[in-house]
Amino acid sequence: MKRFSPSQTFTDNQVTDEKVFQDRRRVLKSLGFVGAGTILSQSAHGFGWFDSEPEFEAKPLSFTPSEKFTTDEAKTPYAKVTSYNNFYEFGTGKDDPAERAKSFKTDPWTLRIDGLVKNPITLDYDAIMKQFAFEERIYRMRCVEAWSMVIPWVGFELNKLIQLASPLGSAKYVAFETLHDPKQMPGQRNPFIGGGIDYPYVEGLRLDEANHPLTLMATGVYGKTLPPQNGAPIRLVVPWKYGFKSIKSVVRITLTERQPPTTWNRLASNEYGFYANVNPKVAHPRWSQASERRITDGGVFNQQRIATRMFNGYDEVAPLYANMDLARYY
Ligand SMILES: Nc1nc2c(c(=O)[nH]1)N[C@H]1C(S)=C(S)[C@@H](COP(=O)(O)O)O[C@H]1N2
Ligand SMILES: [Mo]
Repeated sequence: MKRFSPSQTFTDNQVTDEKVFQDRRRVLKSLGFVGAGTILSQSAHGFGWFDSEPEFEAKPLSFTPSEKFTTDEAKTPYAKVTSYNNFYEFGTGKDDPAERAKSFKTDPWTLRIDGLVKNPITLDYDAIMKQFAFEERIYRMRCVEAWSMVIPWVGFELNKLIQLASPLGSAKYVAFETLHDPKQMPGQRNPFIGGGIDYPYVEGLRLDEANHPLTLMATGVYGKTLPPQNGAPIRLVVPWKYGFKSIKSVVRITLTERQPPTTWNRLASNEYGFYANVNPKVAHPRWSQASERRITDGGVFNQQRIATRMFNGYDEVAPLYANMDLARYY
């Protein structure tokens, strides 16, 4: 299948990322999975069944601001970072996660690191929050739908966690899994809400990608604990890859010999690859990736169109892909 044909790509004024988002949903809709969810879940809220659960409150974290991993670009305001989200476990609409994840329980939590390791590890909420020295890093985040944000994360390098587990020589990949809890995640109870995804959401990296210093486990944003809609209590952030690689609310990290399955690749393998490196030259089959809408402080659909950079501007990862055809391994 042909990945990139300049004649087929759109120019910026022919397609906005709002259209692209609708298009991505249409794939799911054609499978019968989008649409009725909103009505169903809203009626549940209407009854007030969940109103007694305590709601999320951001707690301050201690961290050191990183000098190396930062940017002068304007940050996306907290209100946008926490209200315009993709977290299909809570619905396919951008405002669904903030609305429906308010009472999501993140403490107690269990994160397990297992598979091809000498020391499997189980971390509880306190270990996650206290065992590592946190840093603040300001990263660009580029969604495959062609919008982007600039986000100050708090967290620690994934390689620190991997080191603790001591990988065996046979480990080549790292598989990640989001919590599976249909009681708390309406999208996992009802495929109309969850976009028809086969849960739990899973992701994966090559071991060298996982060990790269840019690869972060984030526990906070804007200096405070992550809100549920952003993947509390702990999520992956891989800033040179499309946002869907940055899996939220992680409960399991498994070192494997084989390339693990990944959620969006399973759903539409011709559209979403395992690598998913941000690449302005490799178009999605239905839209260009040459530019993006940067969400800063204007209205959500204001047009601040900027050029998309190779690896989202993180050139230091290029050696990881030295001899690879990135149009083939998209
Ligand atoms: N478990 C899980 N992780 C997920 C998603 C999801 O639906 N479920 N969406 C992904 C997508 S498409 C993007 S763009 C980012 C969005 O992260 P943010 O809402 O914190 O900006 O989360 C990613 N991680
Ligand atoms: Mo995304």
